[in-house]
Amino acid sequence: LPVGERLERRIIDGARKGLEDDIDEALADGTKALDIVNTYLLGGMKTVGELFGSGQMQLPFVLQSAEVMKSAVALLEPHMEKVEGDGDRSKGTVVLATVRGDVHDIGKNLVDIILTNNGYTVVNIGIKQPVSAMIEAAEEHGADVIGMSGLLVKSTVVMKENLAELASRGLDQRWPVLLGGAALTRTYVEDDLASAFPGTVRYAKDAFEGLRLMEPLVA
Ligand code: B1M
Repeated sequence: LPVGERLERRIIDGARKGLEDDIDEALADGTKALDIVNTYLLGGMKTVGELFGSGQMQLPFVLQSAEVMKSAVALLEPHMEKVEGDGDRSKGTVVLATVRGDVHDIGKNLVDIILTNNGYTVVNIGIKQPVSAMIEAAEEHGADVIGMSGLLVKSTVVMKENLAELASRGLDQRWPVLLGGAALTRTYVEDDLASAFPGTVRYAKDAFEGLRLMEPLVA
């Protein structure tokens, strides 16, 4: 198999052994680190999601795939392009969290990498975070934006509750909120959530849209 397809297969099979060699080979072929992530690794994860969703793959194997995905991203991270910063000055600070009740963090951590590599300061507070923890971190670090990730359908409801809590605490104008994760849709965020939230809330389909949205949000 060509190396890209082998990498995709590794994610699906949860096969960690020899991962370094395949990554080195793909990079030596001239494939950019981010293209490896977006094409092969995410392609593999998509298949894992489909197999799991249709009952053809059991949870422990999904976990193994996720571990290989994380290792692959960690190996690729040093090879990703970084935008030269304006001296030491950060373009802005974002608090990033996976919402309460949700453990999925691969997407959130990719967003962290992409934003960090592009000059933003990311305060990544982890998974299963209540909105109170996001608020605390945002206050402590003088954040410009709060970013929430969630992959479960349940998490879309939690996000709605989080926005309601920000509003009820009078904090809706303090931080614009960026939302992402596979269970969300643009319509849900831009119509349902935005209409009920007095502040600014934006939807990012992927990490790059998240990056593009940051500039107007920190302005
Ligand atoms: Co779970 N899981 N999982 N899972 N898992 C999904 C989400 C699911 C769709 C699979 C399926 O059924 N087909 C399904 C949810 C169904 C639903 O809610 N209706 C599901 C389920 C059911 C579960 C459990 C409940 C299973 C169980 O226990 N019975 C359980 C949940 C536990 C919990 O959270 N309380 C569970 C557990 C797990 C593992 C631990 C095994 C593992 C996660 C490991 C980890 O993250 N550390 C796992 C995995 C790997 C998946 C799938 C297969 C892959 C997710 C992933 O990493 N994708 C997933 C299937 C799917 O998503 N279709 C699935 C790659 C990642 C890069 O994509 O996170 O979407 P994503 O991020 C994207 C964009 O969404 C965006 O940028 C990224 C790309 O650039 N983005 C943002 C994300 N966050 C953003 C934030 C932003 C901006 C953009 O700004 C703030």
